[in-house]
Amino acid sequence: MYSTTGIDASNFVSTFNTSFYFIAGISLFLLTGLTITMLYFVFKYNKKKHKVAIQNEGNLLLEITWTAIPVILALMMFYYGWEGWKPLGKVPANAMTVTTTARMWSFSFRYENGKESADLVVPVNTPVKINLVSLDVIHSLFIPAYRIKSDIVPGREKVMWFLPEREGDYDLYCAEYCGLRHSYMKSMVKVISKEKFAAWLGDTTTLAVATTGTTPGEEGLSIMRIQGCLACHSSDGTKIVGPTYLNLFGKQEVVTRNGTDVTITVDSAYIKRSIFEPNADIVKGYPKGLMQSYKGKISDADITKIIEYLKSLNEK
Ligand code: HEC
Ligand SMILES: [Cu+2]
Repeated sequence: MYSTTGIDASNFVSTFNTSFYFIAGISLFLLTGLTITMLYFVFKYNKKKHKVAIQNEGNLLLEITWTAIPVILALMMFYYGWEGWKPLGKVPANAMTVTTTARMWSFSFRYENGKESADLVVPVNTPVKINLVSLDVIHSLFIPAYRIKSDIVPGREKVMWFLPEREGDYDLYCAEYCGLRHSYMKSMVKVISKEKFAAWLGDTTTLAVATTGTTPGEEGLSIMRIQGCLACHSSDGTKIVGPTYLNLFGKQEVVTRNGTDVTITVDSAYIKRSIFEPNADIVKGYPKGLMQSYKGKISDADITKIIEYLKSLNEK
């Protein structure tokens, strides 16, 4: 099984910290030891005091010592690393399974009952097994506070697991450079009580979990992270594949409709049509046929949440 201290963020923290501090400690000791010895020799054996160099023809005891001590230290480093690494591959049988799908440039998490989330919401003190799936390139799931990281390789089945020991929010990043907006590939681990989790998992209408209070449009953003809209649309004014969401709502723009240019105002009806029939109105300057229809994948209620998010992006 797994060991738990009940005070760290996850079950892997203590073993990883031990090996980290052990190696860092040895490094620091060697650095200071060597530096002090070197300075001492520079001072003691300088040319003014020692005009003629002394030659030493070997010293068996010294040679054995400086071979044996580093070997022992290296083996100890190996031991602590090995002890920390071993449990990573031993997924507990009672672990709850979540499948993460990584794509350029968002993570989404799917639970056994079909619920999807843009953040990894988990109950405290329950082992969690994560199936790692990539839809495009190599990504890497990294949860620094938990001391775990794993590459997500397209076409390969991989898993990782952890035991969250403390409630709270923890960063979750992509740690493999995966293209232009790699640095935007960021989610949260949200650890909540078992009761709260059961309620959240059973409720298919709420996506985001308010551990620190929801902001307007947060659910809409979650939906878009799950659906992968952010591969083509930015929220900060950058043009990627499609137009940016920044200041989009209420904007006047020219679109091509049945071959003729018309000026429209971006309102709720237009946004809904853009998502369900992306090729009806093509924004001028953008190619046709890139965006697929999300009919059947996104509900009307979700569209309302997306619109709420888009409105929140308008600069005053
Ligand atoms: C493969 C890239 C791609 C993906 C994924 C994508 N879009 Fe688009 N989207 C585009 C392109 C290109 C345009 C501009 C051409 C057009 O109007 O169809 C566009 C246009 C839009 C527009 C109209 C923008 C404007 O300036 O009038 C909206 C709104 C929109 N998309 C929302 C979404 C949402 C919501 C999702 C996810 C559910 C999504 N898109 C996923 C490429 C994409
Ligand atoms: Cu990535």
